[in-house]
Amino acid sequence: MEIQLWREILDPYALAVNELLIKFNHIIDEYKHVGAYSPIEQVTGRVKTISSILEKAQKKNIELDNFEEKIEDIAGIRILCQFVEDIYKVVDIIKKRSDMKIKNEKDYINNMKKSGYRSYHIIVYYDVETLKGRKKLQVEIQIRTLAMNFWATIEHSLQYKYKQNMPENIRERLSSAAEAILILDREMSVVRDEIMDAQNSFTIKANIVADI
Ligand code: 0O2
Repeated sequence: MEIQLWREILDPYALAVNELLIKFNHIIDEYKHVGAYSPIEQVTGRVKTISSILEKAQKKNIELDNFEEKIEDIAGIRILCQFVEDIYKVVDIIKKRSDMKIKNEKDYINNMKKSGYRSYHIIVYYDVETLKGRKKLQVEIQIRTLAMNFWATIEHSLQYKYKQNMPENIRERLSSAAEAILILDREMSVVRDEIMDAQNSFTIKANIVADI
């Protein structure tokens, strides 16, 4: 496929990612402006690279003429939360919106993957307006805690380094690190109310200082 054609296909996905970043960041701002705790700590996004799309298509035997339907994460949004409880709050927020329609969801938090991976995945349909008219796109939204993200980032790098041949001792280390992350998230949940109180009063104080 020519580079120009790739650009035509991928540009709307870049628009979707940019729009969604603005929208999720706006949610953070809305919480901040009323002095409330935001269940979203941080949001990032990316469009899959051409080489990564080709790699996935090959791995999953996907024909290039219908890859946009089959590869659901061409546009990806990652939402980071402080606590596990916040993840489900964010899921509710997404479900209530009229600009995102849920195609499917996977709860890898209550159903941890064999690798130790935990995260909540939602595939949504999202419309963008282009010069050629409205385009309905799929976007993968990954929602996870900061701790889950720490684990997933390290594991992803090691997966990339070793491909299919990750040494058994590294796999075991990752597995016990995943267990430690699970415990860390649970411990943090116990003190969640305390932390939220502290952050709320800090935000309110900071706002008062900023107003002066
Ligand atoms: P990248 O490089 O992250 O963009 P599959 O991809 O075959 O495992 P499926 O059904 O396509 O499965 O989607 P799934 O399981 O929801 O996973 C999609 C994405 O979730 C992956 O994207 C990863 O980002 C993340 N993910 C899933 N499992 C793991 C895991 O064990 N470790 C880590 N670190 N991340 C995981 P891609 O396509 O791998 O690409």
